[in-house]
Amino acid sequence: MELVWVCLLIFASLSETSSQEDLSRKVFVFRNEPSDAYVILKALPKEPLHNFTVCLRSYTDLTRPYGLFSYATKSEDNEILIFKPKPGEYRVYIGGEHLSFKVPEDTLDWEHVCFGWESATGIAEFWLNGKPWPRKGLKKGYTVDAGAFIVLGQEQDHYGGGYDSYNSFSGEMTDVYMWEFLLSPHKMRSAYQDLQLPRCALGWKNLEYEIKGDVVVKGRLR
Ligand SMILES: *[C@@H]1O[C@H](CO)[C@@H](O)[C@H](O)[C@H]1NC(C)=O
Ligand SMILES: [Ca+2]
Repeated sequence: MELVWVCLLIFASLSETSSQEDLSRKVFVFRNEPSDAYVILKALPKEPLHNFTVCLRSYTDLTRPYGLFSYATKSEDNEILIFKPKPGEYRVYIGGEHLSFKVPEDTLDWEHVCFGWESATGIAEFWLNGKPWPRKGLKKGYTVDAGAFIVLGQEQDHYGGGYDSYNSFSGEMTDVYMWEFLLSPHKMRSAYQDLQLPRCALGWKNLEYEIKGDVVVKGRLR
């Protein structure tokens, strides 16, 4: 039997007033190219993280660099970052250091990524469309700071700002999740298939968010 993790205990809401929304079957459409828009996520870790997994799904025809998920702290803007510098490469950051993962170039289709890490070994897992890439390592023994500002669709160069519209995301994004542990391989595949996932405060089915600029919530096209 699988452990039922309740990260509601770990994640706290940024504001008492923001509401949670079930975004099942919906997407964020970042309409402009380039764009100054972004989405702030309001469920934040209350405690430093020794392990985590971030998953999301995106769809774009951009060939320039773009930021997907940016978790900045006061001392490190690239505390956790999922960035696509060009077709054929994903770059993931922890505590300012990064790893690159080579991926197929010519796939104009939805791409589902999961980025997981555990401090004890420094092992980083990168999953694309339900398939694990060869594991790499960075920042063994590091602790991810809790005081975060999390945005989708831009890359922060300082806490809560420093956006460059030429690193902005344009296109569609959905199924955004973050857990304070490394998902099992089984759950990594479940995330890709949009099946039952461990409950979490930062999740697509109970998302607390705030849209800044031109981002529209729409139904999925398929
Ligand atoms: C992080 O993961 C390691 C290895 O799986 C585990 O031993 C440890 O207890 C985890 N730490 C936390 C704070 O959950
Ligand atoms: Ca940055």
